[in-house]
Amino acid sequence: MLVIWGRKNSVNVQKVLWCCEEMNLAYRRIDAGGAFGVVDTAEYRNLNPNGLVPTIEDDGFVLWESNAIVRYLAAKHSAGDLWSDDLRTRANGDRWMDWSTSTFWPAIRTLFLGLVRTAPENRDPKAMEEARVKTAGVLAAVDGYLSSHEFLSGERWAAASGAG
Ligand SMILES: N[C@@H](CCC(=O)N[C@@H](CS)C(=O)NCC(=O)O)C(=O)O
Repeated sequence: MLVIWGRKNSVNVQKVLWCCEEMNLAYRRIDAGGAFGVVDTAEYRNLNPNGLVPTIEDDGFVLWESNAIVRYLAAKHSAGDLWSDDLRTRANGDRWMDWSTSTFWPAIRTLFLGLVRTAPENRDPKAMEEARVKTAGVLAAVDGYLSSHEFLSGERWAAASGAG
């Protein structure tokens, strides 16, 4: 059975869990990262030298990087559906998944960590406001795309439709 290493409250683990749920794919999840630790053990570093979650093991095949995992699982279990047969639908999705990692996350990171992971008394309001403004700016690209497309993957629901 597919094994997913990673705590449920990680946004990157959630991408993988969401993908599995969409496909009704059975899996076993092992808590790792954050308060659970594990990611600094030699056993885990052997699977993922970055010491981050998620990581999957699929019949001896090990993979990390959440977007790569989503693409792998969708291609393996949902060809023609979540893993579209249409090259351009897949490319649209790939584009937004890459954008999410390269543009959206760097913009929203300070805001997310401040609001979700930091006690109110320890927050840095100035840095969070700067992040809010930056995030609103980069999200304009999403608004623009979705003004003429149903999903981030184009006109149909596909693997990257939930990117970001
Ligand atoms: N680009 C990586 C980022 C992975 C990442 O940063 N994961 C965070 C959780 S969202 C992590 O492992 N943080 C350390 C920890 O949880 O101990 C991916 O998409 O998988």
